[in-house]
Amino acid sequence: MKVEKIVLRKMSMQLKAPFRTSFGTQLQKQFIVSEVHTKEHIGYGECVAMTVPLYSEESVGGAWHVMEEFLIPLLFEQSELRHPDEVTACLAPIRRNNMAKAALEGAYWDLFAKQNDVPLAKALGGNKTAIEVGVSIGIEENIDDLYRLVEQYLQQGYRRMKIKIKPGKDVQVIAGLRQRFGNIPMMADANSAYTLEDIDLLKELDDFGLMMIEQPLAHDDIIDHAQLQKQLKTPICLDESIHSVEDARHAIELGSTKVINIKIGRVGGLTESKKIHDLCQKHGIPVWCGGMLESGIGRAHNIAITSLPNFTLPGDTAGSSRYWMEDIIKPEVTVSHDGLIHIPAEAGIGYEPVPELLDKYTIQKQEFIR
Ligand code: OSB
Ligand code: MG
Repeated sequence: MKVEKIVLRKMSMQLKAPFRTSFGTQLQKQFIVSEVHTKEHIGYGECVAMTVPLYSEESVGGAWHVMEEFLIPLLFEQSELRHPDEVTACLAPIRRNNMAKAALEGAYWDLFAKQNDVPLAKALGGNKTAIEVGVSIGIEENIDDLYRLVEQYLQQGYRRMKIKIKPGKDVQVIAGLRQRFGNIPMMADANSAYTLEDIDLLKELDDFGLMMIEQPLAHDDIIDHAQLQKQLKTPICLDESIHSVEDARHAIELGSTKVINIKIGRVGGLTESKKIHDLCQKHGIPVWCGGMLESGIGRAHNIAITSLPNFTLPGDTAGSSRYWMEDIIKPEVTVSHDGLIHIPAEAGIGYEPVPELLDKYTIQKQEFIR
């Protein structure tokens, strides 16, 4: 891949509605778009680090700095990178900074697929033509607003509801939803809002037949989660705690998790995501693709990785209209009435970023010429 230029754009887009988790509320979304240019093609990536490092230690400003000062110079030092796996290897000396790495690695994957004239899903080894989609619903102040949202998403066809919980907004909320909507496919995501001291409360959640409970304990823990899993029937799904295939192996060996939420950014790219997918498949651990409120560019990568066979549970890859008044890609991501997204047949990510819309939401742009 003869890359002549890399472009970084800092983007700012407003979500349709505030999204509240146990760690904070988001309305104005900032993120970085990365472009890798050859003479013929542009590969696109998205950095999912948030403005403020509340989900992980990475942030928009920090990721930009790491890409500019360290990652892009490392890539430009190589004479030629022939496969995206070589991008991963080239960036490996830099510790962590996974979201910054994934933004560049994802752009190289898109470029690689475009050069080979195949869909990204196929380049990754995916074999599905469509994927099942769920939706992640933030914490609502008012229970009736939550009921309205669940009803609306069920009507739109989403195949599972993920409900954000935190202390004071947990057992009663889930009980209310069960009473109102019956046995719908439902799970809860705590974003690390509890400790082992809350074991009795977490056991109460066991009565509601949830598909899983996501990251109930500390963001960097795999020890206490193993303790907790021994005392819960409900499968635990780790999100924040898994940054690599090694983390996944440790968590599986300890019995800390029965499901893994794979986020491409959190684990440092598509190559590492594939490794985690393969390891989990070997151990009978189902995976699904998490989301970070991405624009269409990041969403397209999420859709492509979900085409791999062990992504057997609906992911958080909802349609563009769940987040945005207008997305920056054409066509926008749409979900069918039976909760499926069809994998695009076009080369690369399969959705075309619209130049005018990219420019419209860009608040900072920098070009790095090789
Ligand atoms: O914990 O999965 C999470 C959004 C931002 C940060 C963390 C999380 C989330 C979501 C939303 O749950 C998933 C999405 O719809 O993109
Ligand atoms: Mg989560």
